[in-house]
Amino acid sequence: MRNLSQYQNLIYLPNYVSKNQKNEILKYLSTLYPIWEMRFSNSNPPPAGEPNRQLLRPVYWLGNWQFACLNYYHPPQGLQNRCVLGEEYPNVLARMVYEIEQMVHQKFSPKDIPDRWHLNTCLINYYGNKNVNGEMVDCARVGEHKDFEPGPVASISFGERALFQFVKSAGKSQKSEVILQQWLDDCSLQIFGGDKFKKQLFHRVQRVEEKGGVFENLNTEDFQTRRINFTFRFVPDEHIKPFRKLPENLRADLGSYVEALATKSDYWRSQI
Ligand SMILES: O=C(O)CCC(=O)C(=O)O
Repeated sequence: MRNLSQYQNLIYLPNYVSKNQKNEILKYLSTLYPIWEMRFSNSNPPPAGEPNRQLLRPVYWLGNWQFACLNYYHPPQGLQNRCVLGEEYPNVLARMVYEIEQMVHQKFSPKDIPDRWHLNTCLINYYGNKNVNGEMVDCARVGEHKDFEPGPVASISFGERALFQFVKSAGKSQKSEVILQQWLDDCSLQIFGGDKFKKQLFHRVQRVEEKGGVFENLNTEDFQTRRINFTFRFVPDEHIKPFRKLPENLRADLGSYVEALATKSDYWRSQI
């Protein structure tokens, strides 16, 4: 198996983020209060026979918030009422995103970059151990999936390294085939795009090393974080709505999340 850096439409830079930038980003993260979301809601109930479930990790979104119970942005059918206008990037991230966008335009073929593509959406994933009835349970992984936002996706990692894999899915009953994998290191940047990596293959985080490094001051409730990942994506601006423009039933579904966010964030307070 080759490693990611030898492929087209894939970039891996192990020491992309400087120490100063990392410190600035961690300082910013200490001001955020990530939340635990449920996958489903009253308007979007789980499939018959399945219980609702909490996501494996706390999350925070910048730019726009794709609440799990709204089913995430999923063209061509799932465009409306999936993306709720969120907080702007802090300067340190805005500058980094600008540089990454330039890099994409230099290194990727124009056919793999949609019109008006810019990385206006950021998911912050916290990976680590969850307190389940007093026992710390490792849930530092993400199952195989695709990111349906159009165009290249960029990912920045901090903390313990993660085993990131592109896989050919074999359905639920069989093991997926690993096509290529890369350990994502502290301060690394990964960018992937094009049909093969966005449309054909799935990707997953198989595990995160546990060498004792744990982040402090992250405001993650009942959770010990040892890795943080930012994925930057593109959602066309016309598909991003302020919270108050959502239909009433969806506002009701999101009410408890937005109220929790509003207790800690001026931006979210201004949205209700
Ligand atoms: O944590 C990572 O490296 C990848 C996260 C991911 O796959 C996603 O946010 O869609």
